[in-house]
Amino acid sequence: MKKVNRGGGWPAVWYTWSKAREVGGIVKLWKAMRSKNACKTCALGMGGQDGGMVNEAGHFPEVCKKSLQAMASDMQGAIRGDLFSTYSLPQMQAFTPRELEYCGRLTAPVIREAGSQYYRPIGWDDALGRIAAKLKQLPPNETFWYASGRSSNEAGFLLQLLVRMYGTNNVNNCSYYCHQASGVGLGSSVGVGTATVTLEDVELADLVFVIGGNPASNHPRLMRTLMQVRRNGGEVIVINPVVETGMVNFSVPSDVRSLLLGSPIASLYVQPHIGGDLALLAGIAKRIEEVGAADEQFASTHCEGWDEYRSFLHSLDWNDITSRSGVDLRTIDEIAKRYFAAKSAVFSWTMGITHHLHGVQNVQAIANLALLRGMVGKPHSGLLPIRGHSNVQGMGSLGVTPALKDAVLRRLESHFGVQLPTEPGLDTMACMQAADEGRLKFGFCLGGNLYGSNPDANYAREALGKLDMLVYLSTTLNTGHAHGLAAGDTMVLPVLARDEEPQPTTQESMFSYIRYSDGGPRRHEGPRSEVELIAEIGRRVLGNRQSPIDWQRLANHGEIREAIGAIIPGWEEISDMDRTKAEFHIAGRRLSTPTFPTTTGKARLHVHELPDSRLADGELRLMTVRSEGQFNTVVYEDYDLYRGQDRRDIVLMHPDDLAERGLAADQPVTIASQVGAMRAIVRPYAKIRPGNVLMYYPEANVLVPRDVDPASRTPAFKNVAVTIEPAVGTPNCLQIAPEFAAEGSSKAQMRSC
Ligand SMILES: Nc1nc2c(c(=O)[nH]1)N[C@H]1C(S)=C(S)[C@@H](COP(=O)(O)OP(=O)(O)OC[C@H]3O[C@@H](n4cnc5c(=O)[nH]c(N)nc54)[C@H](O)[C@@H]3O)O[C@H]1N2
Ligand SMILES: Nc1nc2c(c(=O)[nH]1)N[C@H]1C(S)=C(S)[C@@H](COP(=O)(O)OP(=O)(O)OC[C@H]3O[C@@H](n4cnc5c(=O)[nH]c(N)nc54)[C@H](O)[C@@H]3O)O[C@H]1N2
Ligand SMILES: [Mo]
Repeated sequence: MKKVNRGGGWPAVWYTWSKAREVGGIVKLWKAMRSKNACKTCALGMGGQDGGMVNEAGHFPEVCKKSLQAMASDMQGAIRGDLFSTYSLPQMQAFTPRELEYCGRLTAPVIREAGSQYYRPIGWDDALGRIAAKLKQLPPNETFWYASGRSSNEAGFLLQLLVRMYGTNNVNNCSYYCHQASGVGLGSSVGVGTATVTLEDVELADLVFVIGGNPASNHPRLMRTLMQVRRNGGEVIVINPVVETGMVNFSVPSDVRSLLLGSPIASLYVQPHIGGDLALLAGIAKRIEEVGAADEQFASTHCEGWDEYRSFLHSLDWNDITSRSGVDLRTIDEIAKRYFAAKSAVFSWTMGITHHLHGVQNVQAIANLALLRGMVGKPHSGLLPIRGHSNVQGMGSLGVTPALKDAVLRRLESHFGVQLPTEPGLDTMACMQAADEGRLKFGFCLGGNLYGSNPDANYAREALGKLDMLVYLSTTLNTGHAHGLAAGDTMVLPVLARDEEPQPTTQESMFSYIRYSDGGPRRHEGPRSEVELIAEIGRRVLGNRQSPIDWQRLANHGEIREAIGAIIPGWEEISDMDRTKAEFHIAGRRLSTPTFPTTTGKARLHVHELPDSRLADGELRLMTVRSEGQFNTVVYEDYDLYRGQDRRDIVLMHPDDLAERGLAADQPVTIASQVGAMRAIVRPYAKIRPGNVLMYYPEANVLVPRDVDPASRTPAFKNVAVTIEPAVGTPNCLQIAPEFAAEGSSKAQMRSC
């Protein structure tokens, strides 16, 4: 297994060629990548009307492995018709996420009925008829609706409208397992739930903090921006228990100097313990205040809670801060010095911050630190949650959420002349609990992998298993289709990818920039447009009631955009987008003056109790993270280039922890938590902070407890107490036959054990 000593670079360029070979040539891949559609992977907002591979600041070419993988995945051949009759569900459950992905594109609806061990084909009309009949029979509050962040604004808006017209608010999106803590934390601190900066602000900042994230692997195109910050003489401070290769040095493939020589990214790399951020952030703030570097004028004029916050900082004990964070005083002082020296600063963060039982507090602590020096509400400074899915932010903006803002609810009602339910809906974990308790009977998943993204995988399987009907709208197979089976009908309905849509769609980036995607020719007969399917369900279920909504008309994306423009504040320009094609920033999100969109016009400083992070004797703290070769529950390659690992069933551990337990490299072990146990092999990994261990999501989800942060309802995917013991016995292994690899997929990747 080759290990690289910096991110990006030639391996990324080489990868482009190998992917091109798989999908039928560089010209074909180039055309697909350059089509006028927003990039399908992360929320950095590439593409759109600028053509693929152009970022929001107009820079070209911006390409990353992930976007190639996602594109190549959609360019795969169709799943073989006999796959579902060849393999029973227990067999499919043994397949790895990667094997399922490489079976190819879903092109025909399939159903698994009660008691059957197999999926079988079903006609569209039959499938939609069954869904409509079930929905008509059930009380609306016995249904739930989940969306991932891949679908368009148009599909998201229509879905929530359908759900509310039908009569429930049980609609939510993957953000409850992702950046919900950012939305809640930011809203409670500065009054907006999204980034307060644009991409250019980040590039021009004196200092950028990257906390709890690995953008070198997960948002590679942000690396050009970070490279630029360093070239401008600025600083990048990375806070992460793991030294991530690409965050130290990254070779931006589209920059010749960087490609050849690499670019330094972190100017300071700080390794706290998992969950130590709250103590660390408070410590930096305390130090800033101690040395008289706080902007008291700003804090007292533009913030509420300054006196309490200052007393809180005074009350903190340094020993407590250093022991809980795992960071020594000298390092904290060094961070404070660099922060103090910067005239502008952007604070960015990802899942290392939100995937905790105190995720919202983490985000508030970041906002506190920024406000303490007046670093929000001015150019080149502010707060940046680095979003995951390419349109997850749009899903939130357009109300694919269990609660709507009052103004949006009123405008929805008056625009359509309807009355919508006001009883609060259920968030994602609440839906799983309600399903487990038998209070929900029907589930609908617009993309994603609800089973695979859930903590406590065994519980998720059981909870979904109690539903009468579960419907998936998907592009490719994933573990959810094999494990997430209802007691009654489970249906998988194939949909078109964004760049195959017959009508244009839109997406919102993490900088609140609305991209306009042209769509394009379909690659397969069979899959249908998401909007068309949602509208069809609306027509079948509500059409014959006295519905003032013409569902057929709303299958027209232009009609949906008009409604969005009239209803969602800041989105007015979308109504006219078919004519103008002008992409735009949502009004009111960037904060360039210190007037905050809160009821008082001021920001709020929050005080927190530092969490008790003690472990029992012998326990270690586990984070479940992504490798370089995956996008969430979709695994493209088993190897993790940046961490130099050739397989996924591993637990990375500091050599000292290994030695202490008398474990040897590659020894099979059993990892156990409060909710589950699994087998893996242990690998020494000197770049992780001792006492902390790393495993890959989604395989390790059997270990993650279901407890959630009370404020954001997000599980602690990054903070699981585990024990690690030598394993006994031999593991089972079942493989899919290589001939089931789809045309245009990585056939060589099919065999896994
Ligand atoms: N290639 C690729 N790109 C992706 C995705 C993907 O799966 N693959 N997923 C997309 C999605 S939906 C999302 S949300 C983002 C996720 O992007 P990230 O948040 O970068 O992804 P994770 O792998 O979850 O890892 C988080 C990082 O947090 C660190 N960490 C863990 N615990 C802590 C902690 O307690 N404190 C601190 N400070 N750091 C900690 C880990 O060491 C790791 O480097 O990426 C998006 N982009
Ligand atoms: N242990 C652990 N668990 C986690 C995390 C973690 O770090 N650790 N991360 C969490 C995070 S941040 C997130 S966002 C969630 C991810 O949760 P989800 O968003 O639910 O899961 P994905 O794996 O992104 O979904 C992938 C599937 O989406 C479908 N798909 C792809 N493109 C399209 C499309 O255009 N339309 C439709 N309809 N379907 C499409 C494909 O069938 C593919 O298999 O997982 C969470 N779970
Ligand atoms: Mo995410």
